[in-house]
Amino acid sequence: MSAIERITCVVGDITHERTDAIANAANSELAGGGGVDEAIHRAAGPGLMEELRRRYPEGCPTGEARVTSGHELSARFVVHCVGPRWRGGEAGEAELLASSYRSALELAEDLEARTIAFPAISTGIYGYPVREAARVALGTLASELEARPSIESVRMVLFDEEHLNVHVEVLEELAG
Ligand code: AR6
Repeated sequence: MSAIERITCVVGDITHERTDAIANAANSELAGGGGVDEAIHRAAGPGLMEELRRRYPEGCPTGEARVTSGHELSARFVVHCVGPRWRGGEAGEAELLASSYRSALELAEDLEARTIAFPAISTGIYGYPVREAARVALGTLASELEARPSIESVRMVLFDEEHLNVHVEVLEELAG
């Protein structure tokens, strides 16, 4: 199957995903917050924060990712990705966003995760325009999957229909 065919976009709540790993849209303190981060912490239980504090007291730089177990989630692992805040587009946002997806897939491969689900990192509280973010996210995932055959499928889990439609359009553009 081609890399693009291994990407599926769906509407849903990522905390319900049964993939081997789910990605979180975290902050560089790995301190929890609002949005999907809050939903993941609530569903995973307090062990998630305890593990983050113990293993990563220094947090995680923007554009990188760190792994914990999934605790009470169905997913075995949570890959905490730190995307950039949108600052108008000229502050290296695209490279940092691409780098957070790339880091997550590198970690997923190391963990021997065959399936992973992502939220649309940076498109909520961090204000990244959704179409621009979708181009970076899906373009990066497609090229990374090409190089990582052990990852069988990636699910982009969007929170609403509007975000889903944008991602489906961008995926069609990429498929040519
Ligand atoms: N499942 C899937 N997607 C979701 C869910 C969910 N349960 N909840 C929200 N989204 P955001 P960011 C979507 O704000 O922009 C936190 O405080 C949401 O609609 O969660 O990267 C962190 O601690 C949006 O499209 O993350 C950081 O401080 C997408 O997830 C900061 O927010 C990402 O929105 C990170 O901001």
